Amino acid sequence: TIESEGTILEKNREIHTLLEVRSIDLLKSTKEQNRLEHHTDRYHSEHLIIRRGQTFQMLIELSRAFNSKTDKLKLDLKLGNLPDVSKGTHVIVPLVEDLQDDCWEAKVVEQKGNKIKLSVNSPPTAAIGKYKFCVATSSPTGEAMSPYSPDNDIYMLFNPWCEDDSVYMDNEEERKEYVLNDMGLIYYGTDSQIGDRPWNFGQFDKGILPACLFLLERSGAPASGCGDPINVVRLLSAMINSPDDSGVLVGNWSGKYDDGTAPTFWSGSSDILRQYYENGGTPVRYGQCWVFSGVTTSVMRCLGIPTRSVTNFESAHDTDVSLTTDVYLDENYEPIEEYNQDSVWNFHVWNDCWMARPDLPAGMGGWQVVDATPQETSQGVFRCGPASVAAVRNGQVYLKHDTPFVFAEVNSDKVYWQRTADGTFTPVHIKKNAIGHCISTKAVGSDEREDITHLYKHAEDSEEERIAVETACQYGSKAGLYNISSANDVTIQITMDEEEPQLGADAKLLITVKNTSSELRTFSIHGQATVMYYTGVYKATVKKDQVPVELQPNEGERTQAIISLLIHIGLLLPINFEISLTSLVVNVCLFTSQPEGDAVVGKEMKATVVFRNPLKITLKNVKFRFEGLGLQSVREVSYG
Ligand SMILES: *[C@@H]1O[C@H](CO)[C@@H](O)[C@H](O)[C@H]1NC(C)=O
Ligand SMILES: *[C@@H]1O[C@H](CO)[C@@H](O)[C@H](O)[C@H]1NC(C)=O
Ligand SMILES: CC(=O)N[C@H]1CO[C@H](CO)[C@@H](O)[C@@H]1O
Repeated sequence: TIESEGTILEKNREIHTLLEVRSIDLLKSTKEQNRLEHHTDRYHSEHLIIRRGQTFQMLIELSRAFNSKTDKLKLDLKLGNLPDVSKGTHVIVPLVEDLQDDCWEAKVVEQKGNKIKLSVNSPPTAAIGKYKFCVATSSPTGEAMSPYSPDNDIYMLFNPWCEDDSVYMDNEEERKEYVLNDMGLIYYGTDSQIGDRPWNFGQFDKGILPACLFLLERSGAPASGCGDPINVVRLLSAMINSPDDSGVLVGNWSGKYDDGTAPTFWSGSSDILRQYYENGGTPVRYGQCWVFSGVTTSVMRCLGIPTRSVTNFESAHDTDVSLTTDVYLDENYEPIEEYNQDSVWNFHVWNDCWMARPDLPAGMGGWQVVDATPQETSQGVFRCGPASVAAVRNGQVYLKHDTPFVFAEVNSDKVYWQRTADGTFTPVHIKKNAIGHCISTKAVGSDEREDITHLYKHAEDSEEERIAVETACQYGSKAGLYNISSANDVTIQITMDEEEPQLGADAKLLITVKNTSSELRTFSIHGQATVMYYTGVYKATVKKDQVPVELQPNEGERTQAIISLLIHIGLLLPINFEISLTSLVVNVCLFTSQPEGDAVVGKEMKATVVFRNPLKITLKNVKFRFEGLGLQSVREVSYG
């Protein structure tokens, strides 16, 4: 066939005109394949949100048809303040014939007129964050570049669905719970009265993803480090508390919260993260451990790291890296308060984050403890973790990060030291089962409590557990402790004769003494009942008593109600109201809610909410806080 001269001219001109980008369509709406395939359709955001290590599509409209022989096209992505090709924060994505895993590449999958559809691949190690995006073209006539536009920003997240991502989790039900569930329960109280507190994680709420990325940016860490979840969770554990770095939440255990929100008053994380972000990074007042943990779960799930809130009961706080919880007594068995810095919290809440640990020996991957409550500094900063739960279980406290501290929280022995005549201390009693009970998290796919103590420690008194404790203590500041032979031949056990004491009721303690020697033993029991903050900090002594006891040889076990303790409501209330408001606030307000009529999308609906006060005291200055995920932001109602 003979082409007319005009057509040839037309073709030549076509090849020789500059190739430019007319428009970019990132196929980013929540109903598009990209958002559905990447499990990001629930984010309230207009932007393209994708997960690394997985292909996504885009449509590019050009000034003329694309000619793969003479034209070139590259995607250009920039992350952070100092994008750098060698650090992976300035990415130039070439067009290829066939996509391979593990690298940035794009392929033309469809061409129609001036439009091309691309399939783009990212490596499973890509840094997460907000990438600025543009397209560069070149043709024999010259080069062109589309402008960066905020509309085309691409949000890249971790990908627990991708086998090569180090946060990969192979069970879909678990991914649904630990990444996609935006509601949860946080446990609190004591090991014999475990309460649960509903928490709205709200990781998909409007503005939460930008707030989480703002946190990473504010940490000042280079964007190139944001591909490593070990690094990211460590950064965030520092940024979620306010000391050192003006992070999200100010901790306050004072009992007075007038110039902020009481820690017990929060019901979810989104309000906190939004406040922080909208005020340009001013720390939000106030939080305590469950708030720090709730916010941590939200931020991690939002970024794609499988995470859960975990509560430990009888949680020790080891201040001197001895890996023991030490109680110092004087010659008369009176506690020496100024030495007793270690404390045992009724409960403490932290987080488990799921990831591989290529930096540690094999077997240490999986759940990692991350704790954002500011307790002790780690390398000069208030942060904690990630510490491998497997390492904690085995007492391998030399494996980073902060494993000794976590080990002491769940598995330290409580060691009683007595002052001797020359002023030094000798261990007089070691209590092995005092610390770390009923470690709890919400079960996958239900509102049941799952006990995960076995993940953190071997069975109490098993040989493995003793080996773990003794291994750990070799690395502590009081190594050599377990060289003492325990010469105690009288054992003492204290039990409560009924349930946990209630506010306003008496509590009776049963003390069982047992001789294991062949001689007569006389001694006295010193009893002391003190009021503690739930953080284990001493507040006041309620009652002190001393009972002489004589144990005959051959006398077996003797159980006696020796001390009857009167925990008087008048004595306890002022203190308890200050400290454990948590249990009060939550337990007081058992409520039922009843919708009136049918719920119709887009129509207002009436509901009746009934609160009941189970206490025998009148509550004053009552405030209610209502929150509905995706329905309305927090609303406060003062009831008086
Ligand atoms: C705790 O809150 C009280 C009252 O709102 C305030 O006076 C105190 O300074 C706060 N403590 C900390 C550590 O922020
Ligand atoms: C404890 O015992 C071990 C082995 O029996 C010994 O090597 C170590 O020096 C002892 N430590 C102290 C502080 O006595
Ligand atoms: C229960 C118990 O261990 N009792 C001991 C008390 O002391 C006598 C002394 O002879 C022992 O024989 C018992 O075993």
